[in-house]
Order: sequence, then structure tokens, then C-alpha cells
Amino acid sequence: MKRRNFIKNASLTGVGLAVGSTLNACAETASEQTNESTSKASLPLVIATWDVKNATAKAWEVLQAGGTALDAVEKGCMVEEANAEGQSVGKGGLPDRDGNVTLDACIMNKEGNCGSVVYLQNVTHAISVARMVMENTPHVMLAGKGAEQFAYENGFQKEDLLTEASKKAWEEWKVKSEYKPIINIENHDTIGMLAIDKKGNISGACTTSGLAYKMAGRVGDSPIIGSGLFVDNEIGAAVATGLGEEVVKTVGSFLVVELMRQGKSPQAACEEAINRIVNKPNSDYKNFQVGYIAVNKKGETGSYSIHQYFSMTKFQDEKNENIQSDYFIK
Ligand code: SD4
Repeated sequence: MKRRNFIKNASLTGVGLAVGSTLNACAETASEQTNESTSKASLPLVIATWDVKNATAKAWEVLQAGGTALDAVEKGCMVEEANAEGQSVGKGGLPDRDGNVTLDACIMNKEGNCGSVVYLQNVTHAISVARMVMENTPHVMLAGKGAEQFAYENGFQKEDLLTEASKKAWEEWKVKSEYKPIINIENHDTIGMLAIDKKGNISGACTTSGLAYKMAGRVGDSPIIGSGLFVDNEIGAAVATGLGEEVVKTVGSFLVVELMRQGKSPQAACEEAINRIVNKPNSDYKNFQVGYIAVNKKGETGSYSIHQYFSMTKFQDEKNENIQSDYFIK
């Protein structure tokens, strides 16, 4: 067994996990690209925040055809971005308090490379622009006009993202509200997706229109690597949804992955990351939502949120299901 793989397996077995699969791994001829410690029966798999069966089905199609986890999460997120009926991400996303739809997205691959766009306007597929930032620039993040210009230079079309339905919702909110952004508990504005491909490699993506009716210029956790999303191909990946300010303050997705590195299951790691938010002095957690989903290198998954209004969609073993997540406030 190669030294690199020995170290990788040792980190998984350090707390007594995966002994059987480690032995199997040692018996295999290891390729640097293949994850020997993952149970073959469970691969590939894709999970996503919220009830997004069409998006996970698209990712699954890519994975089943032998595609990479990176292609799967990008193509999966694009389904929701293109869905103008959904008022969460991409086209049709709810605008900021001035009526402008501004998108944030990021993507991370098995090598630990990442790309991100913040405050992107007039371009539906923020996740694909984020991927281009990762692959075609020396940078990790482009913002605002620069991101938009970069998108046009790479063939993306200019589109009006504010649909009639979202405009109407915003106009109604203006009349009723105290001009505050809506704190997301029961609805969502984001899709986060994590996949493991047939080779055992992990990638993740996160795309959002951000908090509905946010202040102009506001950026949340979703495009911030380590907060909204983190992938470590040796350990696992995590992605967040909910009130981005709280996720950023605890660097939530990085925390979940680091807790898995220390031996916690994805479920226990998500729970601990939520506990960090809830247990902060004077935490106002009863009035906001945060949820995490996570996957480890073995293909085990977990999800946890503060409130019950959260679920995870999972496509694995030919089954595409939406699973109610466990939650903190019972
Ligand atoms: C944000 N985390 O911009 C996003 C919003 C979200 O479900 O996830 N809504 O803070």
C-alpha cells in the first residue's frame, strides 16, 4: 500500500473506523485517483440541501455515466438555477431589497481547487461561472461587474433574472415589511450539492440568490470557501444553508470537515457545527435557520439543522429520496 494511502486510511481508522475496508484497501492495487476505503456498493452518490430531486437526478445521470463528481455537482446545480419557477437560485431568485437579483456561488474539486463568484448579476448559471474562475483564471473569487464581464467574455448570455413572480413577491414585501431582510427558517434560497463519483473522488458546489430582500451588496456564506462549502478529498465534504452570517462566523463547512477528520461521523460533525452556533453567548438561534449536510470518504452522510424545516435529497443505489433531517429544536 502506498504511503499516501496508508496515511489517508490511518486518519480514517484513528478512531476505530473502517478497519475492514482498510484491509480491503491494502489488498487492492491502489491508484492515486481511487478511494480504496470507500465501500464500492455505496458509490457513486450525490446529496443536496432541500428537496431538489430533479437536480440530484441530473447529477446522478452524470455519475452513472462515469462522469466526475465535479461535473455532477455543476450540472445538478444548473437544473435549479435554470428553474425560473423556483425562487431560490439562478433565474427567478428573490431580489435584494432594491429589486436586484444578485447571485453567489462556489465550487470545489478533488484537488482542493476552488472558484467563486459574488454579487453576480444578469447571468443564470453562477455555478458555471464559478467553475470557470477556478479553471481559467489564477484567482479564486470574482465579484460584481468583474464577474459579470468575465462571464460574457466566456460566452454566457445576459438575461433578466427577475421573473414576474419574484417581482410581485418583492413588491408585496415592500408594502408589508419594516424593510428588513427575511430571516430564512421555513424557505430556502440556496442549493448545496456534494457528490462522490465512481472513482471515489469528491466535489461540491453551492449556489444561491442569497437572503431574500437583503441589503444591496450583501454577500453571505454560500460563495465563501470554508463557510458555505468545503471539500477535502481525503476526508469528506460539507455544505451549508440558512442564515449565512451565522455560518461565516463559525466557518461552518470547514468545521464540519475538520470534525470528520478527527473521527466524527458526518452526522455527529453536522450536529457539533450546529451546536457551536446555538451555544454562542446570546445566540438568537430561535429566530434563524442554519442547516448542514456532509459526506465522508466512505460514503456515509449526515444532515442537521436548528429547525425542522430542512431536508436532504440523496441519490444513491438507484434511489432518489428526500430525507427529513434531524434538528436541534424539538
Ligand atoms: C445566504 N446561505 O446567502 C444563504 C442563504 C440560504 O437557504 O442558504 N438560504 O446566507
